[in-house]
Amino acid sequence: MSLKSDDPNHFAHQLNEPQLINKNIRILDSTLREGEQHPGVAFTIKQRIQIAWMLDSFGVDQIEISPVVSHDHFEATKTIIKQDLRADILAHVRAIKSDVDVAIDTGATWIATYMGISDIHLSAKLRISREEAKIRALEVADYIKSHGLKSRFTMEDASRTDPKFLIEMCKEMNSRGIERISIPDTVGIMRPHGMYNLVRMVCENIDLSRSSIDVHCHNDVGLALANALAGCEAGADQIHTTIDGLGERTGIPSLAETAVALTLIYKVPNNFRLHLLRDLSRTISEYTEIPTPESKPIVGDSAYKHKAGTHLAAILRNPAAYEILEPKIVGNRRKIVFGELAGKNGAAYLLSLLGLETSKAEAEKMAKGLKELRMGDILELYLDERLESKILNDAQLE
Ligand code: HCA
Ligand code: CU
Repeated sequence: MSLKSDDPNHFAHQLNEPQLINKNIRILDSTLREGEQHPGVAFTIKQRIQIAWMLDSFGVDQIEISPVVSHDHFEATKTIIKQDLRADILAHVRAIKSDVDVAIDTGATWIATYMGISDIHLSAKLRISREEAKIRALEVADYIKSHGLKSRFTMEDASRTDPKFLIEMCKEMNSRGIERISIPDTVGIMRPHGMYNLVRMVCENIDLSRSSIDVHCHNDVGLALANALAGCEAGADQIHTTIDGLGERTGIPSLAETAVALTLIYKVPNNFRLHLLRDLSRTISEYTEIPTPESKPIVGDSAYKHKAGTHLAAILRNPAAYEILEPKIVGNRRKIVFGELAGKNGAAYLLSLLGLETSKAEAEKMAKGLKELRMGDILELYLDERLESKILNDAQLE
């Protein structure tokens, strides 16, 4: 990921400037909490511990889990906390004293509480007034602080909350020294610019040396990551993710896309071990029995597949023609697809791999044959380093 002018991505990076995010952006991974809210997902205790270890070695800053869901969740939370991982472990519970007590019993040093504070959440879910919500939230915040614990408060449904009430609540939490305030777009209704405005408004009204801002954006229309990044441009410094983006409904930003966007596109300094991304995705897909869509960015099977003849011709000379980063950087692999679109360049390459003559006439014959098969992709090959050197040596490409 060099910045040299011979970097094929150079002009795109230039257009992406000025760099709006110039500080470290952290990742909180919520696979063990939000991820388990995805239909059909329930991990075993062992799996939760394994996932926490993997996330920690990947380099996320915080890991969130809810200890109140079941006895198993409580045990998993306790055990994960005992592992003494580098990442903070947050026990995520409702802003209710009895939930906080369960969180405290796990040995957690970080407690995250949430409360829906939009009028629709207050009336349809909590059935309390704004005033009652505020009293309850502040009591819980004081209760956590009286135990000397670190804390995050989530203004659930922040994007649909009356800004006046949102600011009032944020100011209260801020003055109590609540370390982090989460500003979620719980229903995925924001535009990136709207998320920017929302976070900017919060940042302008609190003392950021006392509380930092998390963004938690839902993906109902596919804007989750764009919205989260816009929130960071406005002053948030932590994005919530899950592996493969699992979560309630259509989930939240995926860890892989977020980490790569931050590293490659936003050029935010970090120590993420990106090469673990594909394995993280595979592990989750094995545990959930939900196959990772092959078109999933970064970790999907097709993320580095090349098919059209014009693409193949370029890729075989220099993969940067159609790739913004080497697949091995994220633990994925490049594949070339030979099918009806392979063209004579693809055909010549296939012939050379088979040790056959690669003259123009033979390549054209083979390309014609492939086209006539009309059965879609007939062969996929990993284009690994050994094959790449073969390209340079013997592919007879024009
Ligand atoms: C939920 C709420 C939440 C909380 C986010 C957060 C949301 O699913 O129950 O704690 O930052 O989307 O608002 O996930
Ligand atoms: Cu959520």
